[in-house]
Amino acid sequence: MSTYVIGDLHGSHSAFVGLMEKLAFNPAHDCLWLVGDLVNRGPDSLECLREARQLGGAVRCVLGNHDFHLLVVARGKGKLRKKDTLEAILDAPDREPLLDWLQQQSLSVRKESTLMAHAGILPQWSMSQAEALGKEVEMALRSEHSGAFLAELFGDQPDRWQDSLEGMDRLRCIVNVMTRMRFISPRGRLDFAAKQGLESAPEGYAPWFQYPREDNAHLLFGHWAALNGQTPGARIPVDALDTGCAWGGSLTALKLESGERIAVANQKNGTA
Ligand SMILES: [Mn+2]
Repeated sequence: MSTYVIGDLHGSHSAFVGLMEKLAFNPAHDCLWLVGDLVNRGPDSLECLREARQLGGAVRCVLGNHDFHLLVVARGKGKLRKKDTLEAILDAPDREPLLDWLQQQSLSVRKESTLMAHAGILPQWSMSQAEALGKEVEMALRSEHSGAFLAELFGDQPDRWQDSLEGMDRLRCIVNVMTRMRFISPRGRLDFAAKQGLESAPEGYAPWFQYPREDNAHLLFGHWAALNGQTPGARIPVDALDTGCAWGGSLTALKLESGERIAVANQKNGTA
């Protein structure tokens, strides 16, 4: 039995299938963790969702910002943006069961001292605190008021976590940390503008994984394609898994038990 963690799919279905074949993935024995952003930008988001859902109990998946965007468009008040490639899902005959499946996924997945979240977690959050905060969002997603929650979800404020946050501000901040974070200030303020590599750090900000932690957590994340799987200057055990599949890069899997990385090149490009 092996656990494989696969980076951001972004609608790259052929690469997903190719990588699963290369892994000789067996859903009866193996576990698949998906780091989120299954959809958007690439050409085959609908097929990626169907494939992931079909794996049933063999897959554990965390939500990324693009997965949330899909839910907000379909079930909140969000509008499609120019570069989105989500129409096929919205028009699909099986859209409701697919969206239901997506909406039931998590903000974090943990096994012992390894924790996966799409963008990462704050240095000052313990693993159990991150899991508990993620669960607050999961409860809102699964509640009968999920439509109202999704309608209010998007926004950049508050941009700094405080334990005293309440209501939508609290949930929005948790989602922004766990699905959108890249550079943060020493006091934990999030920057939402810089999306390139480490050279694009705003003054006074550093990548979240360059801050020390009090535990020995091994953190797995995707989201930051410009890192191309590297985490220079990391002060903690961490694995970056987004290797830019939808932008002509590759799709990467990490075998959790051995630390081995297995990748396939992508053949089809998405929209940048
Ligand atoms: Mn992302």
